[in-house]
Amino acid sequence: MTQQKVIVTAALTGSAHFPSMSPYLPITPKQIIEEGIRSAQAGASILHIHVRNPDNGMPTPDIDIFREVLTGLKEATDAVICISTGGGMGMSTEQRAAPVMTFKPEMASLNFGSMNFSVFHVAEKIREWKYPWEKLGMLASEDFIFPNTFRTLREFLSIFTANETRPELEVYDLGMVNNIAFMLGRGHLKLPVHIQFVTGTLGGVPSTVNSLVTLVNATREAVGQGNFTWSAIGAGRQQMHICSVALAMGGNVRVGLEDNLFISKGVFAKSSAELVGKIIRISKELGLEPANPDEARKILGLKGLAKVNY
Ligand code: KMH
Ligand code: ZN
Repeated sequence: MTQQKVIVTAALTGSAHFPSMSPYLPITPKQIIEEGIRSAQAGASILHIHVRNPDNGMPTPDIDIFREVLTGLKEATDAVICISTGGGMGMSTEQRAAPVMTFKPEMASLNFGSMNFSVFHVAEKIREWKYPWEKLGMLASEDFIFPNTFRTLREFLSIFTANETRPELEVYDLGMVNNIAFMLGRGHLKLPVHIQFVTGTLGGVPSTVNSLVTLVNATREAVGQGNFTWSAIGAGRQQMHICSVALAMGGNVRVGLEDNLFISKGVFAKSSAELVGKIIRISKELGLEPANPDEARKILGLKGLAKVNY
């Protein structure tokens, strides 16, 4: 049965978009905090967090910058924080795991398999580069393998368990569903699991209805209907289409500037909050109300804000 409450996640800045791609991508801790507050006010119950070097917009694993953002958000909103352990290109697994060990968040992402992850094809569209590192970084992604080996998954999962952090399993391809079933079988993961299906990245499944339906059905077969909650991301211009399909299928949704920079064709979204507002309007038309943070905590079985370490 379709649930009546939908969890909307706002992904505020990410690491796959570059400062030269949009003037509205938040860079500094202050900008990321403000974007988080605006998105929560617009109805997002989860905020997915990456941080950037405030001097040049480069994604960074810097723990002090994470701390500044997390404490700033906690002062202003009770939204659930989901820290990225995907990090950014070139970060080590230790750097990616460190925020979970340090801050013990309620949730963090866990990318469930290695894959090509590239944005080099976007470089030809950029007319003016804001920072010197950007063009090289973007082009270098042609050769980037996003490393999430079984050993990494096992080690990450034991860190998540030790810190009572709920993993959000990022699934970009059918084989990753199989990886979840394998890790469940080995006892590294416990039911129910929470999955984020990602379409539209270069290296993962395309943003089609068939992709999402196939991933969800494969998970029902491999993990068991009723053994998982899920959400969907449509990276790029198909964000609202994939999220609308997810809503119709009874799933939850993630929007935000990490995944899509445009509110409509050729028009920049000025804030992730605009994208949150748009998907909530669509949800309401479908009879779905946004879950507030405490409702999201209940649906996802989270430990609560009192148990985080920031
Ligand atoms: N960048 C997204 C496509 C992560 O941060 O761990 C998926 C993501 C991964 O958000
Ligand atoms: Zn992310």
